[in-house]
Amino acid sequence: MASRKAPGTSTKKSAGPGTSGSDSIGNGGELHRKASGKHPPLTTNQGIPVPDNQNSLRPEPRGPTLLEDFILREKITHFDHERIPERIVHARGSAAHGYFELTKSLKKYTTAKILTEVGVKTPVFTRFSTVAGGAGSVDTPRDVRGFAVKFYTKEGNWDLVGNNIPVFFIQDAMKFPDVVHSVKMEPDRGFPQAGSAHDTFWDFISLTPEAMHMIMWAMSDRTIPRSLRTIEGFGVHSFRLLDAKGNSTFVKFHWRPKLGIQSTVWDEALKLQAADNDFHRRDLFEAIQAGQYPEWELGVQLFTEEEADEFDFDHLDPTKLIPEEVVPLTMIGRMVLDRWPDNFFAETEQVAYCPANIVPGIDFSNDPLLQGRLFSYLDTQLSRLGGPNFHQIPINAPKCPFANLQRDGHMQMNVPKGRVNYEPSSLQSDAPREAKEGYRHHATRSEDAGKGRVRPESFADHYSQARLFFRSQTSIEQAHMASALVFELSKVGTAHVREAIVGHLRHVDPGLAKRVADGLGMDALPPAPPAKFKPHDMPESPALQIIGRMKSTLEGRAVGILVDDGSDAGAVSALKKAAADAGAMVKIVAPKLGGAKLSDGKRMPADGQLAGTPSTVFDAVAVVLSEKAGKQLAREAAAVDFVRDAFGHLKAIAFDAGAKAVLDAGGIDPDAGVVKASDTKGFIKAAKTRQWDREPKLRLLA
Ligand code: HDE
Repeated sequence: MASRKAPGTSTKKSAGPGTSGSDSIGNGGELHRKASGKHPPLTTNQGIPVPDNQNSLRPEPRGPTLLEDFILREKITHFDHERIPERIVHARGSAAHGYFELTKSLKKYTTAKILTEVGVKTPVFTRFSTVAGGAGSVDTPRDVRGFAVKFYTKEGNWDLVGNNIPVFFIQDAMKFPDVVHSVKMEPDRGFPQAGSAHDTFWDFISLTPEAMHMIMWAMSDRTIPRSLRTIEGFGVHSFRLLDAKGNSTFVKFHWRPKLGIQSTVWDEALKLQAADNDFHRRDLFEAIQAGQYPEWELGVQLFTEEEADEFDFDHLDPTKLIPEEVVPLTMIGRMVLDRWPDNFFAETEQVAYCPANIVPGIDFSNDPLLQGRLFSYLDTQLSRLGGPNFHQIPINAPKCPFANLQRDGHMQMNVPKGRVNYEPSSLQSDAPREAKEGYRHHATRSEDAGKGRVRPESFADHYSQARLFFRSQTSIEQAHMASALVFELSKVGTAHVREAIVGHLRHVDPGLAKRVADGLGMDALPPAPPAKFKPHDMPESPALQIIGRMKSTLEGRAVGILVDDGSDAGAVSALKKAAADAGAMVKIVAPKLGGAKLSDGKRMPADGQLAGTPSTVFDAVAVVLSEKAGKQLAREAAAVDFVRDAFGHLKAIAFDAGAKAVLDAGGIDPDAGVVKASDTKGFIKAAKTRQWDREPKLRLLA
């Protein structure tokens, strides 16, 4: 028996049981060990050195594995428990470390140090997420994005747990499990993943008119962002700022991306789901690695209770926003994300945000959604992170001193000293006692209306702000919204649900209702449901647009240059330089990863292979080819799709004579955004924006 050996293994004698046998695997365990440095010895979690990490313990070389093998058991047991329950919502996320720096003090309104100490840099950890999909889902479905910031302030952790949309689907926390159940994959069939285009979601929405404003946002290009670096963030609810005397001012928080807000077009978002599941995560990672640190400004809307009483909506209703034209934004600081986490699980996965984490000088409002959130997050984290001590995990622990008398529980990491674990006490000189200056709640006016499960009458207008949002958009954005509604509702199998939604749209904007009804092939407009509160027109708010506010810039964007053997080296390097000088990240794409030998005889390595690097991952593309390569690539679907999709996604294209054959094969009718490769200036100008005029010629928008 001893002579038996697996084919291809070493003829060297097997080491005996219990001996160090790293070479007994016989298949070159050392082959890939290029990294050299100070390698600490491998140990078990108990610190016991492990001399053989390849073989389990056996009584004889071909015998059974012994239960005694504590090294194997520890390793497998740990592995078996490597996954924790994912977040019920916002499961898929990407995060980064950075800092917040206050540029304008709010000391007139608050005592919070984070909002009064100008120039101080407070560490932050910021996580962006989609809402509906599981942790392993893709980055670019049509979905709201979470925008959660943990500020590690001197006075404790403050979490601003927001979204990239300033309003929400529902007015009361009581409805949250319902809206989430409806949007997640349907329970009997287990699909669709990460998308709202299905019956249960739209069924719920059709019976929840308060959602109509949020629906307008969700069907806009806000939910198909180009990058996490180009989304806005909103605290959504009104909060309070409190001064030293306890006087209160209401505040809404807004994050504004330095690169401006930018989105994709729907066909591009769909194709990105195939091109790169991790499109946003990779984009954030690459930007930070390249030193192009994403940055946002923090703005606030400040208003008094008396001013709030004058609004023609209730600011405590989270389905309402306060137009900037009514209460302007004051910019007070900036957030820079400059460090990718060291470990995805330890940080991005284990971070626990909670709207109830607040610092002295900031307080909650009575928004019923916020009130419910104050309970939910800690509760869900108890099970997600396995017990009550998750605040001790490094990413969650405050960076200021903290002490209390909470003790024990699963995964207690600290070893408290002394006899005293209660308060008041007199036995121990260093036992924590009540702080002299601590968190104070605002003394709210009590309403004498009596207890009840009530929805305020002031929350009853469900359509006016939906109308405000739709009417404030550019015509291109309105067309995108109509098309998005047609797309989503076309995936709804139940006719009465589709009809009910179109009925609601009649209250929002009759023209929109008609476009969607036409797009769905309805013969007649379904009836509008009764509305308790007739919608009214509010002055349009251009601040709600994307296109009108996009920055014409290449900074932080990506340009792809497709080359092959024989491409004009001069043209490639001129384009590369021009794009890089304009702030873009430039990537070379070639049919082979080894790159291409350009006209100067030098090999230019590729950053991406053509079939796996479609133009969807770039903001603008250039195609520089020899006549010969052009003819060849005109018969290569990946090359033809490269230009056709770039054109269809309204991107600038630079091309030379050799590349013309590929453009022709893609049926591209050149317009102002399709320029000669030699015209680098013209290319950069066109690349800084999208060719919106092109869209109606390409696509039958609803
Ligand atoms: Fe959340 N939400 N939410 N939410 N939420 C969670 O907490 C909840 C709401 C938001 O990157 C959960 O730890 C209720 C609004 C973000 O880890 C959970 C209600 C806004 C994140 C929860 C809301 C948000 C969450 C799931 C209605 C924008 C991800 C896992 C009353 C202002 C944070 C977890 C991260 C996560 C509950 C509504 C934003 C279940 C009950 C409104 C960005 O506790």
